[in-house]
Parts: sequence; structure tokens; C-alpha cells
Amino acid sequence: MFDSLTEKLEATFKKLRGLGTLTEDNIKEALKEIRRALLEADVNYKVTKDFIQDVQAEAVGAETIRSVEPGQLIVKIVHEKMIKLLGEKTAEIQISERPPSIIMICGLQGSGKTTLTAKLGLLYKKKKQKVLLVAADPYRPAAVKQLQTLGKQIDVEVFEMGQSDPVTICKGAISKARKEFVDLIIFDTAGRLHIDEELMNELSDIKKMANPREILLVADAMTGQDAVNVAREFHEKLNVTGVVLSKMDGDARGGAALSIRGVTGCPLKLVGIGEKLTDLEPFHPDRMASRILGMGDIVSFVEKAQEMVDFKEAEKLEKKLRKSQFTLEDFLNQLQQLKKMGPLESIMEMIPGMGKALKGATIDPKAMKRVEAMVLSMTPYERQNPKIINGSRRKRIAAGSGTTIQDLNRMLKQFAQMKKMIKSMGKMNFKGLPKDMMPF
Ligand SMILES: Nc1nc2c(ncn2[C@@H]2O[C@H](COP(=O)(O)OP(=O)(O)OP(=O)(O)O)[C@@H](O)[C@H]2O)c(=O)[nH]1
Ligand SMILES: [Mg+2]
Repeated sequence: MFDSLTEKLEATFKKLRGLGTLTEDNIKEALKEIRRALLEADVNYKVTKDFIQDVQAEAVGAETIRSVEPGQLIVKIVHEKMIKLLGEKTAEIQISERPPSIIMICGLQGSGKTTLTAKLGLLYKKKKQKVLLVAADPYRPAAVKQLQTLGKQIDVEVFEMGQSDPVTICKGAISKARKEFVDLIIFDTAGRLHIDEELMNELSDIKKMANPREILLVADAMTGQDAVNVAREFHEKLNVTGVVLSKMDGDARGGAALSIRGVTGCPLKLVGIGEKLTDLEPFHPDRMASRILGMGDIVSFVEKAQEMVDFKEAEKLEKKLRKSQFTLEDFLNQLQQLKKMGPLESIMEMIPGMGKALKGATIDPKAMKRVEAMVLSMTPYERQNPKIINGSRRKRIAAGSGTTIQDLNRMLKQFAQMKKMIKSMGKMNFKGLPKDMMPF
């Protein structure tokens, strides 16, 4: 999803992070690149323009904040503004307090209405709701069959009245639902190739009669800005309550997802990410922004790190690192702190840039345990002064930790290398985490 946009933004941010100071010029340069990346991803022109202005206004005004590095500041502002653009909070599907609640699905031909109807049916069936799917597309006999087939797959009842007119069908479904204590009714309406009067009148008539709690417009993410235009027109005529972008698993460039809220003012509520009936996800603006910016799940990473890492300890460590006094004792502490944070791979994946670098690589928890055992078998003096670990000491440590002298030699060599590397990384950031690993 959005790979090319993410790559371009990552490249821009990387450049920014190297900068010592922010000037009006380099802010402008960065914004130009971000603007180009957004337009290439097919984001609406006006949305892009407003977005860039929004970021610029804040970036220029925020120049004086000293505690944050300049490049990191821009990344943070872009992240915040993108969340705002995407709608700030997750927009939930609303259900009436008094059943039956009605969801009306609409959209152009082939956008994914029938699929969404079944996906929602499955979702609410899992929530122990009694659901009734309604075949409100009387024009194609195959449309009714398609919904019936899907209904069978998920074991949810489908209501149909053949070729009757859509309002009559929907009315019939509601009265059946009342009698049978159905919780949720979902109308699968007919599509058209283009928006036309007739379609809009038909949908308006259904809306007037049924007063649905939700009117969800399905738009095909692969069609980019067309999806946005369709959403705008449907919203103007029907006042839809939410947009669902289908086919986000395809090679959609991201333009539709980023523009819909800004252009239509209507929240994006769900995304379809495949043909399977479980391929449906709620739309979370914050997570989506992090994903687009290539920041992995950085928010949860930072939270987790803050929860687990002892900041006083980290600060002490940072000082030691700078003075190159990092000992095996400190190394042991680090290992133990890391272990508290959970499986290493999942931690690494959350760090931007690390996900890709580590693809396929696994960190062997057994190897980590061996290292820990070796350090634990050393005396405190040995841990502080690894140079004194001679032949007889090596023998004793290896035996004590159930490892071999070769294992120990390797570990000591690696430790020496690591110490060298850390020294060359120089200034540390974020209380002990290498600067390269931090997005802002
Ligand atoms: N990859 C992918 N395919 C999808 C998704 N949603 C729907 N499709 C596919 O898109 C095609 C059209 O989906 P339908 O649900 O039949 O579309 P519709 O809007 O009901 O079409 P009409 O009733 O003809 O107007 C089908 O082949 C679906 O499997 C999605 O999220 N991802
Ligand atoms: Mg259909």
C-alpha cells in the first residue's frame, strides 16, 4: 500500500534529518519535494496545496523550539497534519439504539458494493448480531444470485423479491426484520456505470422510505481521483455518512485515501483490502499516517520504550557511551531491558527503516541467552575490565555458562566491535537510542 509515496517521503525526511539548522530555504526545498510526492501519488491538487501551506505555516512559526532537532520537527509536523487531513479520529460505523439498524450501501458499478455487504454481514454476525442482507438490485438477476451465494458462505439470511422495484424490496425487508427481531439490515443497491439522475432518484427514494442509520458509499481506490469525484457527487446528492475505499490491496497510489476527506468533508470509515470476506479494516487516521510516512508503528514503539526503559539509567548509559566507558556490565543491563520489551523482532519491526533492513533476518533468543549467561559468569571486575580476561579466566567463564571458549572469544570480539561502532555513532539521541533509529 502506498509504497512509492512512502519511499519518496522517507528519502525527503532522511535528507532533512541530516540538517543542522532549519532555514526558510531548506524548509521550502523539503516542502517542494513533499508536494511533488503527494501529487505523483495522485492526491488532489487543492488538498495538496492546503496541506503544504498548513505544514509551512507551522514549520516556520516553530523554528525557535530548541529541544527538538530541525529535521525531526518537520517530520513531526507532517505527521500531525496528515492525521488531520485523514480525519483525526477513527469514524465508527453507527448502529441505531433501537433495532433494526439500517445500513445502505451505494456506489458505481463494480466498485465492491455486494462484497462489502457480505463483509459487513460477516463482521456483525461475529458480533452476535442477527443480520439480514437485502438484494436491492433488481436489474440483474445475477446480482441477486451473487448476494445469495455470499450469504450462504457466511450463513447469513438474504432477502430478495426478484425484479420488484427497489423501494418495495427494502420496505419488505424492513417489515420482515421487525417481525423476526433482526438487529441489522444491509441494503445492497444497484450500481450504474456513471452517476445519473435515475440512480440518484432511486437511492433518494430508498433513503426517504427507510431512513438508514448509515449510508456508505463504496469507491474503488484503484480509480484514484475518480473515486474522490464520485464520492463528492454522491455526498452532495445523498448526504452519505461514510466512504468505504475498496481494493486498497491493489496498486492504488494513495491519492484517493488522502483526498477524500479533504474534498468531500465525509469521513473514510472502512477500507477493503482483498476479495475475501474477512478483508475489511476500520480506517484509523493516525495509523494510516504513520504507515504512509514509513514510520512503522512508531507511536506504539515509543510508548513501549518509554514504559520499559529506565530513563535515569539510559541517561547514565548515554554519558558512558560518549566517554566510551561502555562495559560488559552495561551490555548485560541493555540485554535485560530489551528482553522486557518483548520479542526482539517485533520491536525492531516497529522502528522505521529497520523493518526493511531486517526482512528475513531473525534474532535468535537462544543466542541472546547464551550471551547473557556468559556475562553473568564473569566477576563484576571482569565485566568492567574485559581486557583482563585471560586463558584461565576464559576457561572458567565458559564452563560456568555452559558455553565453549570459542563462543566466549567470539562474544568478546563482537563486544569490542560494538563498542567501537557505538563510539563512532557519536552523539546519541532519545535517551540512549541511536539517533538513526529515531524518526523525530
Ligand atoms: N482485490 C479486491 N477486490 C475486491 C475488493 N472488493 C471487491 N472486490 C472485487 O471487485 C469485484 C466487484 O465487486 P462487487 O462486490 O461485485 O461490486 P458491485 O459494486 O456489487 O458491482 P455491481 O453490483 O455490478 O455494481 C469483485 O470481483 C470483487 O471480488 C477489495 O477490497 N479488494
Ligand atoms: Mg453488486
